Amino acid sequence: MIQEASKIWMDGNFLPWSEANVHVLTNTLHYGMGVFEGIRCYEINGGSAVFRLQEHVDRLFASAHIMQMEIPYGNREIFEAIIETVRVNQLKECYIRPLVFVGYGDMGLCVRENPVQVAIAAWPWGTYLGEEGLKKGIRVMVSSYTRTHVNTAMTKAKACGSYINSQLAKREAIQHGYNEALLLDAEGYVSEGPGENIFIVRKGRIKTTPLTSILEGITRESVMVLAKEAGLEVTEERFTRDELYIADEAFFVGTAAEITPIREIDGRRIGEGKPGPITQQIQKSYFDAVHGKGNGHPEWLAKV
Ligand code: PPE
Repeated sequence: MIQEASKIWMDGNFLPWSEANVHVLTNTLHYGMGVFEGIRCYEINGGSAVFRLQEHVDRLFASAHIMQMEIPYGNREIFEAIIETVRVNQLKECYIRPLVFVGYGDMGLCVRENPVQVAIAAWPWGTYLGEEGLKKGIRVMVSSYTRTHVNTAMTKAKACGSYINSQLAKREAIQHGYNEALLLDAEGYVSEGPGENIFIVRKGRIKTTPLTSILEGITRESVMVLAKEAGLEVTEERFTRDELYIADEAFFVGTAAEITPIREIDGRRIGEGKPGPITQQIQKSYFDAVHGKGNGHPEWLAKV
């Protein structure tokens, strides 16, 4: 069960957690036309900070723009409402979920008058793929489902409906005894996980998939910056599942998943079957950055 906090910001006001409800005929509930964000707030020395909040708010607005949904608040208002949500719930570390959805009104696929509503919830959410997964690496299955084609559901939008594809893949992987799925794109190249971007390391070179068929992950971008600062070269290029099988290292990245090493794919051990040195180095620099340790990136931290 979700670990409930005390209040949820809904359409401009804070409501008690149990009262942040909608009608069963809420349009998005039926057709999936909604957009959302997943953000983490971490404890930093002497307080808390939301990691890369501005980038997440900007992506929320970009997702809404792609979906032609008019958010009835300004970028700054949403930014501040998110900070306020963490503050009123007195959470030191939490996951934050802003959701923009089409409310109750008319039914059908092209409603024009229904209100666009916004909710922001925050709650404590531990590791996404388990504490052990973070330390020892996870087992991944290439999905039998294809990642949504670039002209199907708009991969640059973090849209509710797109997660049907993610859920099918994840459920299949779990049912087959794996920890997580990996989806290939419509042309058969590696795309991303149900809720993560992917990196591989081969012969000292780090690769990640180009933006074409994936969500433009904020963790992915952070990792590219951190790797570059450590003198590691990262290229964005297509690669195939067999290149993944012979990679020295592989890891998933995402707000929820953080930096999760991959130790096995489709029954094939990756590298030595444990987190490799570059994965560990990047994981450490990422956790340092989110906690504001070391030289870090203070510009990535929005203090609560
Ligand atoms: N791809 C997908 C499909 C995706 O959902 C996410 C985030 C990413 C890549 C990584 O993006 P970013 O968080 O900006 O680095 N997935 C969110 C939702 C996970 C969930 O299960 O819910 C997240 O990590 O918050």
